[in-house]
Formats: sequence, structure tokens, C-alpha cells
Amino acid sequence: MNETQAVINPSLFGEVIPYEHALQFDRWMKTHTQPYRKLMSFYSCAMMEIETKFKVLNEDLSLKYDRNPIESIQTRLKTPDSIMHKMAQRRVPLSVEAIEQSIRDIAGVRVICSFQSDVYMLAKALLSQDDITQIEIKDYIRHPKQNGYRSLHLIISVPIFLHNEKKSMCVEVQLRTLAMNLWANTEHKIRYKKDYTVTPQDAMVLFECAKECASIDKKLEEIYHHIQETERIHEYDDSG
Ligand code: 0O2
Repeated sequence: MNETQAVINPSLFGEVIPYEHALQFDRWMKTHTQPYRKLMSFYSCAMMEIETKFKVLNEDLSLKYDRNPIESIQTRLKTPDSIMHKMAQRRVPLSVEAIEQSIRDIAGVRVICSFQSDVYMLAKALLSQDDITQIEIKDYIRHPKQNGYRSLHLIISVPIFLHNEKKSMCVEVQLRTLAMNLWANTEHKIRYKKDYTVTPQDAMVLFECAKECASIDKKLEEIYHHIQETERIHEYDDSG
């Protein structure tokens, strides 16, 4: 164990005692503030890199498609609370190095797209960039979670260039449509990570809502392609 490590007492994790965890993490933070802040600033830089990449793609693709494929981009750094919770769940001894090694979604970038096809187009465009390394893909669109959650998740690594070194940092990218986002945000508020359980009836209604969102996505995409096709035929007629 090196000097930046401090073992969390595993007995705290039999039952969840968030207040105890918080106190323990608070104590740990007081002695490891500098290395922790440095690590967070690396993640912050990586997040900025990825956000910029999506802004550039949006600008570039808006010329090709005559519309912006990205509705909005959100970024977030995982809170100390949430990092501590994940470390505790995994029963990993707490150190700055262990945080970096075991949590891959400290830097998160969420990209909200107009259409489902934009999600895949943007993911492909990002992954084809030569400074991006794909670590993992979870396709919850083709394979939704049991509760109905849909999104495309990418874990990637991106280099950041500091004044005296280059570092590769992990970033979690979540790509989803507006409809997927509506469902996920609402479900997150009412259910996700809450300690109480939702009744099977309510879970079923949430699942039905997810299916309706998927159906809206499908219909909107069909209308979009139909309009595009009609425009193409008109342009062809006019040119002839
Ligand atoms: P927050 O607060 O959004 O950051 P892992 O991260 O790999 O250890 P997991 O669960 O296998 O854990 O990862 P996964 O499935 O890729 O999900 C990670 C993130 O996706 C979550 O982050 C949520 O943002 C989102 N997510 C996953 N499942 C659901 C769901 O059922 N409902 C909603 N609303 N969001 C979901 P965090 O860190 O859990 O939370």
C-alpha cells in the first residue's frame, strides 16, 4: 500500500451506510486533495476534448445534411460522492490510482441527437478518429435494458496534452435521441438508484413508455427519410 492509499473498512459495506461512507471519504479527501484534484482536472480536460470533437462533427455534418444532427451536448464529472459510492460497492481500497483504474465513467459526455441514425453516424465518426481508442461499446438501443432504457454507450480513451506530458484518459459517451433522453431523465428522477422499489405495475408502465418512445423515434425517422426522398425526386425533376 503506498502513501496515497487508505483502505475503506469493508465492514462498512455489508449494509449501506451512506453517512459513514461520506465521513470516511471526507477524511480521505482531506489528505489526498491535491492528487485527487489533479486527476479530476485531467478528466475535465478529456471531457472538453470530446465535447469539442462533437461540436466539430456537428458543424461539419450540418453542411452535409443541411441540419444539425446534435440537439445538445451535456458534460459532467462524477461527484466525489458518487465515486466513493462506486469504490465502496466494488470494495476497492481507496487510492487516487485505484479510482483511475477502476472507474471508467468519471468523465461523461452525453450527446442528444435528432434521430436514431444520427446516434450511430456520430458514434462511427468519433470512433474512426485516429486519436480515439475504443474500449467498450454497450448498445442499449439494439439491446435495451430490461426496464426499457435505451442509449448507445461508448467507453473510449482520448489523449490530453499537458505542459510536460501526454496522458490517455477514459471518457464515457452516451448517445441518445430526444425521446430516449425524455424517458431516461424522467425514469432517473423517479426510480433509478432510489432505495425503494417500484411496484411491478409501475415498472410495467415505465417499460410501456420506453416502448412508446422507441416507436416515436421510428416514426419520426421514417417521416424524415420520406421528406428527404421526396425532395430528391423534386430536385431530380427540376434538373431534368
Ligand atoms: P449517473 O449518475 O448518470 O452517472 P459501470 O459504469 O460500467 O460500472 P453499468 O451500470 O454497467 O456500470 O454501466 P452502464 O450500464 O453503461 O450505465 C452507466 C450509466 O448509464 C449510468 O450512470 C446512467 O447514466 C445510465 N444508465 C444506465 N442504466 C440506466 C437506467 O436504467 N436508467 C437511467 N435513467 N439511466 C441509466 P451512473 O453512473 O449509474 O449514474
